[in-house]
Amino acid sequence: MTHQTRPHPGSLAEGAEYVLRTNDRGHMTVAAPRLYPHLWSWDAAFVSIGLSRLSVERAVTELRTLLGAQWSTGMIPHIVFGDDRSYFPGPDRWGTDGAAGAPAGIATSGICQPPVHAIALAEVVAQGRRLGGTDRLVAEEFLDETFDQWFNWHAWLAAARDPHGHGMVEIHHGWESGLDNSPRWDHSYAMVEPGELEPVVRSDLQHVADLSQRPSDYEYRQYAWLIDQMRSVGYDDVAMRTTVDFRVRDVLMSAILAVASDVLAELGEGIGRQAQAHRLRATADRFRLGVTRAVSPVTGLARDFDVRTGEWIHTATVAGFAPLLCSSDRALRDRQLRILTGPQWMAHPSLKFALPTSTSPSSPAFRCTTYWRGPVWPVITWLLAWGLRRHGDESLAEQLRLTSLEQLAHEDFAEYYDPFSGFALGSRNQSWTAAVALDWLSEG
Ligand code: 2M8
Repeated sequence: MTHQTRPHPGSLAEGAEYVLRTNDRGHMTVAAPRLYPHLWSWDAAFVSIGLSRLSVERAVTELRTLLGAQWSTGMIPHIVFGDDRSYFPGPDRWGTDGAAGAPAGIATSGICQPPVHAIALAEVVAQGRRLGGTDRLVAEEFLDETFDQWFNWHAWLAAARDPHGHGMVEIHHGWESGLDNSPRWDHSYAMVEPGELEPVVRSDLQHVADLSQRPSDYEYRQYAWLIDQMRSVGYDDVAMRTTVDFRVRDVLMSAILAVASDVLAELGEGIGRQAQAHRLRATADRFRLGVTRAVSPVTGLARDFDVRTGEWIHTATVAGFAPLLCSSDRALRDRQLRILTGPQWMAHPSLKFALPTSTSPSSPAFRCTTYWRGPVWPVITWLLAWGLRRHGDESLAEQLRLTSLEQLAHEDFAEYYDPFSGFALGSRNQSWTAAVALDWLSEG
């Protein structure tokens, strides 16, 4: 694969800005130039944080494009398709056209991704307020104008994905977690046996030369099978629960919903939306409790829950640190921080950089170069560091920022990194990697 490189290499900030500008298609920033030529939901949130460092107005446009594709149910879809036709699965395979709730005239997928958007919204608004003048105006108008849409997104997640009040978000596809083929899903995927399928024509392998860095063909058949199952019931929220072969309560997504609901409540309180803020606080408390209950007393890590088998999932992945995003319980945080900075994780002797890996290097499920099965993802490091800072664990947050900037020094802005060699993996010039780099640099 050939990579677009800057004509005149300069500082890391210039490199990050170059990536965001070249991935800009006017009203959307593609997640990566070739591998992901569309707008992804949680990528767009992180990207808007980076963009706000360049232009608050452009950051707002990114979030506006995403919201323009919101379903009438409140769901924000995981992909908003642009013009490119090379990505699989594209709009035809998703077949959301005409599904109840899907937006008219905008091609989207039929599933969602982690609700990090309120975190991004707060960052964009804060940047607007810092800069003042037109930036402040643009950000505040956007907040006021779109608050109800963000609120509806959270309300949909809480109702449609946790109808019985467990305080955990149920997902129906590994892609909804964002950590697509994490080994935390292996057991649940073992029960997904694809039947007869329309052809699965992978386009991702044209863009990543080393196949071991991507999910396997069998995994892709499972991904397509789940889409076909959801499409067969028109993406109906209730019918999906009895149709899909993959039903898991995702602890990381639940922690994100909890803390993002707090953040959205704070924003709402600032603009006189007290009643909605009150409901968001209740959502935050419910999901925080769900996350806390999911912590294993034995390992200290938070667990996902497989709905079909009724079993907790114990694989040691970065999702286990979900409480660090949403909980202020000091004893719980201290225990998790000890684990995170200990020899099974950041102090593992083989690590090139002391950063959280997507799976513990001590776990038998760990794979050094395979996608979400082991590599370090800078965007996840940013999210954890954000959670640490929010809850007063400033020194570790700062350590993650500085170490990540070292990791990114080669300016390839890779999608993920080999934890042992430090080599870049997956796509290069990945938008969210550039975005978090830009944000980290602006903090220095
Ligand atoms: C990856 O997921 C997409 C499917 O949604 C893919 O593999 O084609 C994941 O890393 C996901 O978290 C991310 O949002 C997306 C775009 O960067 O790529």
